[in-house]
Amino acid sequence: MVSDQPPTLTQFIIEGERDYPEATGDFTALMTGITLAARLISREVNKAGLVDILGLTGHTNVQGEEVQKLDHFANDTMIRCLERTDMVSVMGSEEVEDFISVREPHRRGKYAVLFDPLDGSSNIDVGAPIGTIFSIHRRERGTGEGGLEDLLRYGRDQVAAGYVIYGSSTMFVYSTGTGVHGFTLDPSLGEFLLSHASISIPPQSKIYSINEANAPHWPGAVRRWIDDLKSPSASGRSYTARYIGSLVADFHRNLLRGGVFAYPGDRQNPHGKLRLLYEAAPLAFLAEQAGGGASDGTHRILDVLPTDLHQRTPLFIGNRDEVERVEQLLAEAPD
Ligand code: P6P
Repeated sequence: MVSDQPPTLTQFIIEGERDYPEATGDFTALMTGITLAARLISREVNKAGLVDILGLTGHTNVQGEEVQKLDHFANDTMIRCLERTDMVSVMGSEEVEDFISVREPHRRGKYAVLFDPLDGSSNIDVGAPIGTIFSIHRRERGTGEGGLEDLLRYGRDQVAAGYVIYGSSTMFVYSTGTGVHGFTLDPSLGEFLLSHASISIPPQSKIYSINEANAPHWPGAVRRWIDDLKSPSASGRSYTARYIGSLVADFHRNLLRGGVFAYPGDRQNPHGKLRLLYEAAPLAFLAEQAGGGASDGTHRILDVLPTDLHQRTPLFIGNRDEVERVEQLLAEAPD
């Protein structure tokens, strides 16, 4: 008797491809590479208490941040697992200044993949959840050597996006444009099993996530928006504040519970802190697929055309009503 075990991630993808007669299995092969990387990173993150992993490498990444060994491991693992699928021509990583072109003996496939291999890594040694974020584009020029033009694409053109959250459990959450689906790693099987089918952001947002230490530098409109969320009489809503300081963890909680996350631009950093291509755009794709929204305060994130691999963007993401409300406040009177 076949067990009523929920489908594995691979089975779910294969079942999803039944609706596309032209499907070649290439996407399945690509996702197999990403899920393998996720399992390898998860195994190391869960051992992160060992001194030999937590030590600093003494190097810094393109962001000028100290790179922890786990950052290096996650980055190398993503690159190695992706190139071995023979489905990728070019990659962009938060940890690498230039684009990464796949070379011999690996074949160059039709996908271009961007990723933040270990976001929130400053939380590694305090046991807070961290994550991997990925964004997948299909190259418009087929195969052959890829380049920056394959990565500097509109977020709305992503063929898939997702994240892995390494927390109390390891979850893999992704979308190909037909809803958002979550899978939980069963370490005894080494498989991701469907645990959250068709995730949608609860309509009534109850949580706001923002680093209030930056409040003195926010635009006035953002201060008014947050003050409004704090005073139920004015907004008719009762909110609670939750801020982990790990984007994937804050986003994941809001996705499941309902909420809005914001990292605004301010006078000190007009473009904010977060990166468009491998943080804001993939999460914006998921947010919209789950019925939410994502904006830089003026534009829909998915409609922003990148000009630089590591460009930053202000980000307001989550419950659509709240994203639209802060956009309206910024449009009426930004300061
Ligand atoms: P702050 C982690 O370093 C990160 O890049 C995101 O994961 C997180 O949302 C943000 O920075 C937190 O930044 O300035 O509030 O510590």
